[in-house]
Amino acid sequence: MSLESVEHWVDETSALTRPKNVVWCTGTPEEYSNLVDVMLRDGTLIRLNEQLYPNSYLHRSDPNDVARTENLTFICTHTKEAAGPNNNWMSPSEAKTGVGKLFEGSMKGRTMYVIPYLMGPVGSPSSKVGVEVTDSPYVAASMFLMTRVGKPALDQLKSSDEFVPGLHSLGDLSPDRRFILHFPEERLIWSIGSGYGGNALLGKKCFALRIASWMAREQGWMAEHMLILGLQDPSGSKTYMAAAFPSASGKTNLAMMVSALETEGYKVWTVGDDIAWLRIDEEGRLRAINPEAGFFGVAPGTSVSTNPVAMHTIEKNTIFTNVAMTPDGRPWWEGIGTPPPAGLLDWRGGVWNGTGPAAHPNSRFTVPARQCPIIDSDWEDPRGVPISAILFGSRRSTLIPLVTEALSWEHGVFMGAGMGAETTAAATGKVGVVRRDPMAMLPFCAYDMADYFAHWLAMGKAMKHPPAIFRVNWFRKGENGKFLWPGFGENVRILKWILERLRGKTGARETFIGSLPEDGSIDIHGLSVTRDQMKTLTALDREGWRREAEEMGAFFRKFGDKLPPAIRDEHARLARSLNSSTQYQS
Ligand code: GTP
Ligand code: SPV
Ligand code: MN
Repeated sequence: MSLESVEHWVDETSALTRPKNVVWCTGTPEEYSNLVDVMLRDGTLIRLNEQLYPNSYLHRSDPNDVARTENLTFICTHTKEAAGPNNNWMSPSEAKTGVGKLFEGSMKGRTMYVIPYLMGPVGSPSSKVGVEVTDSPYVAASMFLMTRVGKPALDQLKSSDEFVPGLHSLGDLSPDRRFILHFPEERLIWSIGSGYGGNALLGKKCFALRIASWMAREQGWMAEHMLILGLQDPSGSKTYMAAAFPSASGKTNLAMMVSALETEGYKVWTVGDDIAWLRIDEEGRLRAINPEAGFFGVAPGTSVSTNPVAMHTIEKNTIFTNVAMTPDGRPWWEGIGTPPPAGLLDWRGGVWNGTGPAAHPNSRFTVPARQCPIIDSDWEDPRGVPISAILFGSRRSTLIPLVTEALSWEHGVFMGAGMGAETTAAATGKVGVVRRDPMAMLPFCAYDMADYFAHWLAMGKAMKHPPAIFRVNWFRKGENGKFLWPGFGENVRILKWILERLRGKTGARETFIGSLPEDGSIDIHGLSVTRDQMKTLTALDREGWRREAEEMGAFFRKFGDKLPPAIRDEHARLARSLNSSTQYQS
């Protein structure tokens, strides 16, 4: 019955896009190796050194197509108001006719792959089915690595005919004819003109965040841009935390960290590195699943010293995209920890001349999560893992302390809602400018963010045991332009402080921005960070906060009367503490 509706949609789609043939994927290893063979033959993939990186490949994308394009991403709801001031909007009819024309015959001469996939663990009440059709074998193969393709999805379709269709075509790869469209009211995705990452792997940002954020509000759960990790303490007990950081701001690294306090018994386990779907359980606690089954991680900066777990994870069965390649067929990128060898090929495939990055700053690895040596034993638990703390973090070279604890759920929601972040290479546009990126969801929330804040507030009220909320910042810089905090595996020291706060075991001083660590309460033994540096990292700069509060106000005012009173009140409270005014008109 339900498969019929999938077949019906696929027939319609192939009538529109006119592929040369249609291939249904059931998720077998043979299908994956066939996809790889097709791409090795036509040069879409290059085989890496088979001894050092078995079954691993390099893909070079079109140089015009290297990151998510937020300016070409649209929410197509019946009213513009539903999409809110935070989204680009197009009316559904304009989208269907205008962009529909680009899909006419767009797959001519190509194979259309039909990929039924499950987002979430098998048997979980939270898991959802998507079906992506694509004319890109690279996208199809990536979906095999990132999601549960075939049988798990088809099995779930037997009992429910709910699925999210996603139509993807490379089109002509011109940014002038590139559109990433979401129709949340009918749960449909259309993407044309890009073969890269979140633009094209439709299970990820398009479904698991944009469409899912809409479903989650309607159905009373949350779809968030969050890693999920388990922190094991010396007694062996595990505490799960979820953390929302913007793109290329440290989620994969935190989720896979090798703890600097491992000899003391603190160890981190990975549940997910990018997306969390969260629900309230019968006991009133928040539980999270990782809807994905793979990692699409940033390559530059990944090394044996910063992220040895990732380096082990990507030793086999990995697709690398837009990295550089050594003459002996190894992937290479800036920050990998070895010098660039002579004859290095840059991400475009030419011999690197030593100027500019050899690997694209948004080059990535795609790899199955089960290869991660520290994957948590419960990562596929259908019930999800219980979340005790939520962290908000972003790149801020100034002002924002290393860690701050929210005073309440409402205050924590305000902290997340007002979060500023320096932009990164994960999306096209200028890098390093501060913009407001509430809960790291600015590019991914498919509806008015004022309603999204209200949803967060309502979720907090509905929970008997809401997680505690913290703001973290690993990216403060000193006057020499260098990071003040060592980061990576040393971030466990902050997780340990958070755990102690959850257990009421360490002190904090309450300030108008939240609770800051008491001097000496963060374990820095064995670190070269001085007490003075720690003071800077946990200091309060009133003048800086005055500007920050003004920038938050300018952002919040865009939402007019829809902004929830609790957010307005928290902002007013912050402004009062700084002796400045908040200026809301209504
Ligand atoms: P997306 O996959 O785009 O969502 O990114 P992400 O949030 O998972 O970021 P990721 O962990 O891949 O890190 C992005 C970049 O930040 C990499 O170059 C890392 O090396 C760097 N990075 C991550 N954690 C830290 C840290 O604690 N300190 C510093 N200085 N850099 C970090
Ligand atoms: C991000 O940009 O947050 C990513 C990469 O995780 S992408 O899949 O391209 O969205
Ligand atoms: Mn991400």
